[in-house]
Amino acid sequence: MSIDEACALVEREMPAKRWRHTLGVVESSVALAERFGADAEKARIAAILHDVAKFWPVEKQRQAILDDGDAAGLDTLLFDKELWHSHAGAFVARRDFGLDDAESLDAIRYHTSGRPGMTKLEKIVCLADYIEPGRDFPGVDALRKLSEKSLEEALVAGFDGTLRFLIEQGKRIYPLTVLTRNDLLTQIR
Ligand code: DGI
Ligand code: FE
Ligand code: FE
Ligand code: FE
Repeated sequence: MSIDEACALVEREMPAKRWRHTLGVVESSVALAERFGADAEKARIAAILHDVAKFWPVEKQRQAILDDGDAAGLDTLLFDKELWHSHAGAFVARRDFGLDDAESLDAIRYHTSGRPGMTKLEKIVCLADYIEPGRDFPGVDALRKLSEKSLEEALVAGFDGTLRFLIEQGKRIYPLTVLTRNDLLTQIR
């Protein structure tokens, strides 16, 4: 499947605003890949597909995770549904889009939670999701600034924001995100 064909199919899966976000993540992912020396085309395809399942009914997301059978995906079913779309997305990227590159698939799979030992490509897509040009949460400009210097420092700041938000909202925290943050801090210091 060509990039243009993939874009047309992904666009149909989501409202216009989420497609604009996706294009922003593509732009930021490619820029980060060039800045930090990763494969820009792997970053592009992972970014195009990263939120493909975000607007699916949650039961369809759950079914995709069950069909996939990936242990990390199955684990998220015990936690909040906001975590599911990345694993469902990795499954459909392979099944429906024919993406068979393991690095790109893992960049989709771990874009929400991260994981300890994230690859450079995983860090890039996860960070691009925070800093794409359409995002405007408090602190995003500081994150963009940090992103010029260090993937790890910027990602810690990004996850810190997510964790603070989850605590403020009284929500459960997915343990893998905490492990990811600890691992990134170890890489920095
Ligand atoms: O899909 P996006 O909105 O572009 O971004 P994302 O895939 O990073 O998803 C962010 C959402 O997931 C956001 O609403 C916060 C939520 N989230 C991330 N980590 C956790 C979480 N929700 C819960 N309950 N627990 C987590 O650990
Ligand atoms: Fe997402
Ligand atoms: Fe994110
Ligand atoms: Fe996203």
